[in-house]
Amino acid sequence: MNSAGEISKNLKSLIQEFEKTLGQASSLQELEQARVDFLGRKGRLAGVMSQLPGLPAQDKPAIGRLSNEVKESLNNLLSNKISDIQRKSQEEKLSVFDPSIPGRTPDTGTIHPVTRVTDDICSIFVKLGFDIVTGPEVETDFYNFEALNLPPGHPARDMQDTLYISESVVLRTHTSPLQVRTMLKCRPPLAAIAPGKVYRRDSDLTHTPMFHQIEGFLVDTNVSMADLRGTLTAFAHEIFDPRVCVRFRPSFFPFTEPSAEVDISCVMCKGCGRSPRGEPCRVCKETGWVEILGCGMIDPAVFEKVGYDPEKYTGFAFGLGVERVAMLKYGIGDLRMFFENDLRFLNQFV
Ligand code: 2U9
Repeated sequence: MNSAGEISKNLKSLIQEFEKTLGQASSLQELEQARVDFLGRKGRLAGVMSQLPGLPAQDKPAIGRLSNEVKESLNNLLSNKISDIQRKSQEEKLSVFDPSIPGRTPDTGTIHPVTRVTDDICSIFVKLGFDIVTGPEVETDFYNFEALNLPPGHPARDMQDTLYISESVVLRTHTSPLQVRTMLKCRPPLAAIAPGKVYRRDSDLTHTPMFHQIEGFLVDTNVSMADLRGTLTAFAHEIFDPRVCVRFRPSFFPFTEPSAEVDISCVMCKGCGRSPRGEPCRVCKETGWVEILGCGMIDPAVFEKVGYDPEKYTGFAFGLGVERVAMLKYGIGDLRMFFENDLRFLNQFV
């Protein structure tokens, strides 16, 4: 029969022996064997513990405590060694280069529909001989209103819900100031288009405080309404479809006289006002027509403001909302889609 002293010595030496065994193990199977040998039901620790009942009663508590501590140490040593082996095998796997693994495909961007339609419209007019002009989004009252035949207090100023920076400085409500700047800088003959962001104090389902416009103008001697009609009809056929019908409806703008709004036959129902199933067309509200832009012959009062002789020169101008054209061209029903940056929407425009 072993004494308490001997049992305690045997228990402690189990730790060193276990460390030695683990030091020689290099696989998880070997570790499992070591666990069974030392910590198993018939293992070395259980063997030493089986001598506990034969000890004098006063020695039992201390040896019991010691054996628990030894058990805990063995378990700690074992789990540290398991982690070591797992980490090493992971590192080995990672260090092997496998050229057959498919590469990660980076996300690629797409052109925003507003940018795409802007580019398409600009390239149509560039082919017709127009230049592209750009300029500031913060404008003075003169360029945004006064030079466009909209003096202070003019009732037509109410047509624009303006965002003011100060009494005489505004966020441009249209890109017309660019035409004014171009006319002041250059002499006719002139033909240019002005794309860009514009701002209005307006926000609901069909209006956003910022949207994109393209305006254009042409000034020369003998420019007529026929030139305006020919240019804009060619544009409508190019941007939508050569088969669309185009009509000019009389309208009013302070900077053009006469003025007109241009409609095309509805892109959805092809002008018949009803869907193929006979339901009322939601895009044209059964009229068969959709408005795409406004236009007119530049008012002589505007020529006076920029120092052109209205007796010598005539010209036409037009303006359109890019989001509106994009909605019609791509069948987009909700204006908010352009501003939400939802990739499910944007990725459809490759
Ligand atoms: C100068 C002279 C004339 C620009 C024009 C329109 C008609 C027009 C609207 C279309 C939809 C604005 O985006 S929208 O709300 N624009 O209908 N714009 S004529 O006429 C000019 C511009 C500059 C010096």
